[in-house]
Formats: sequence, C-alpha cells, structure tokens
Amino acid sequence: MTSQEIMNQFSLKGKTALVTGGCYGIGFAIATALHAAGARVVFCATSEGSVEKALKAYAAEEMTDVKGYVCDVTDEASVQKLIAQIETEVAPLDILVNNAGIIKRIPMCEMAVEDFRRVVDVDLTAPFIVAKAVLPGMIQRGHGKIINVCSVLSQLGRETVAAYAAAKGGLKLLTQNICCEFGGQNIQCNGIGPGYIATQQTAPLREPQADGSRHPFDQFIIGRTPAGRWGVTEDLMGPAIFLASDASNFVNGHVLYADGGVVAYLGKQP
Ligand code: NAP
Ligand code: GCO
Repeated sequence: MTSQEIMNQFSLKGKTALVTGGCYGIGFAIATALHAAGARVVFCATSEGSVEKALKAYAAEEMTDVKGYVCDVTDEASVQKLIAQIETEVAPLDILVNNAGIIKRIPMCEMAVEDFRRVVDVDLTAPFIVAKAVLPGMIQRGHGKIINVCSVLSQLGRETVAAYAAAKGGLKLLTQNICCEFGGQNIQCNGIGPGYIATQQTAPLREPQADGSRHPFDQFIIGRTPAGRWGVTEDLMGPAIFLASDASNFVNGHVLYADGGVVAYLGKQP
C-alpha cells in the first residue's frame, strides 16, 4: 500500500453517521470528529430545544450541514421511524454511534426498581433497539460500523452505580454479540470505553467544596488514573475515527478504553 492509501483508510469521505445523543458532551465531540474525517453527520436528542441548541453549536464550529432529529432512543417505534427518515432525507447509514446514556447514582438498597429499569432501558436496551433498526440496511449494503459507548464501568464496579455498571457491562457483551452475529456480513461492532471525562454527566463529581477545595471524588479519580487527570471529550475523537473507518476493518467485538489507564491500574501503592 502507498502512504496515501494507508492514510486514506482513516477517511470517512462519502460515509453517513448517526450519533445518538450527539447534542453536547461526548456525543458532540464524536460527531465533530467524524465530520472532520469527512462523514456526513446526523444526531438525535430528546427534545426540539436540545436539537436547536446543538445545531447552533455545530454551526458555530462551521458544521452547518449537520442534521438533528428528535427521538427518544428507548422508543422502538420512534427509532424505526427515525432511521427510515434519515435514510430517505439524508443517506443510508454507514456508521452508528450509540452514545446516548444516563446515570443515576443511588445506593443499591435505596434504588427503586423503576430507576434501575430506566437506566438499563437507555444505556442497554436502546443500543439494541437502534442497532436492530440499522442492521438490515447495513447487511443489504454489505458493510457497517457500530460503535457502542461503553465505560470503564463495563468491567469495574463501585458504590451507587449498580444499574449503570450492569447496563454498561451488558453493552460490552451486546457489542461482542453483534460482532459474532454479523461479522460475516462485513459489519464491525466495537465499543469505546471512556474513563472519567469532564462533561455534564460527571459535573456533580467535580464540584469544588464550600471551602474551595477539590471534591473528594475528583481527588479520588486523579489518584486512580495513571494519566493523573480527568479526560476531556477531545480524548475520544481519535478512537471514534479509528473505529468508524476502514482502518479498523479487522477489529471487531473489542472495547477500546480511552481512560488514561484506569482499567489497567490497581491504584497507588501506600
Ligand atoms: P451527557 O453530557 O449527560 O449527554 C448525554 C446525551 O444523551 C445527551 O445528548 C442527551 O440528550 C442524550 N440522551 C439521554 N437520554 C436519551 C434518550 N432517551 N434518547 C436520546 N438521547 C438521550 O453524557 P456524556 O458524559 O456526554 O456521556 C455520553 C455517553 O458516554 C453516555 O452513554 C455515558 O454513559 C458515556 N460515558 C460517559 C463518561 C463520562 O465520564 N462522562 C464515561 C464513560 C461513558 P438530551 O439532552 O436531549 O436528553
Ligand atoms: C461514576 C461516573 C461514571 C462515568 C463513566 C466512567 O459515577 O462513577 O459518572 O459512571 O460516567 O461511565 O467511565
């Protein structure tokens, strides 16, 4: 292969990508990265307000061709309608990023089963619903990339996040299973496992204390991360481009941790 051919493997020119929950945070960064690599990008969020705000944010970054749709990804009928609409109005989907997610930090014995079910619904059942909606088209066209946004909590636990860890652990295995079931049809399904990333979702864990000192969880994460810092959403851009592109055509069923080393680390010795 020539140098040009090797670098072209990372290009997403001519591809169309859907990023669920791509209105801010990690989803916005991943959508921006895929766009920069040449993809046509669409996203969905839960309300008209979220979509409009995000479209302004994309336009401010000179991405005026990004399209946004309202869709609750836990609602199968709405998702089926969304995929049909995107494939008619924009183009058939080559790339799906299952990014939309929520967390509820509640000690397990105090957690209502409704809260547990809602987290599993958004973080695990919804990726199944959206993948199920895009897969027939991908199979028909003979290629497809599905990226599931997992977590270091896909393989680690901690207090108060039973539902989230169960859902993200399940998402890791859903990722492997999609690989097993559709790998023979040239579909690659991989996960990105972010570490602790500074976004709205983790803001309560980083709030300074009343006396101006760092939040104890903030200090805990810095000590637990070999890189010695929180991640930023830009840390997920390279992994997303790689997993969406032809450069990863023989990578399947894998979770790529972009976590500053958290899952490799036992913690600082005393
Ligand atoms: P965030 O800032 O809270 O953003 C979550 C996004 O998901 C929003 O765009 C939200 O849109 C969307 N969303 C939530 N429920 C939805 C639903 N039912 N249907 C459609 N969209 C929905 O979160 P983030 O930190 O960027 O996290 C993004 C993903 O990365 C999540 O899956 C999260 O679990 C995962 N993750 C985060 C971290 C971290 O440290 N931040 C680490 C590992 C993994 P609306 O505003 O319209 O509701
Ligand atoms: C927590 C964090 C995590 C992160 C992330 C870690 O409460 O432990 O919020 O859930 O969001 O998923 O990778």
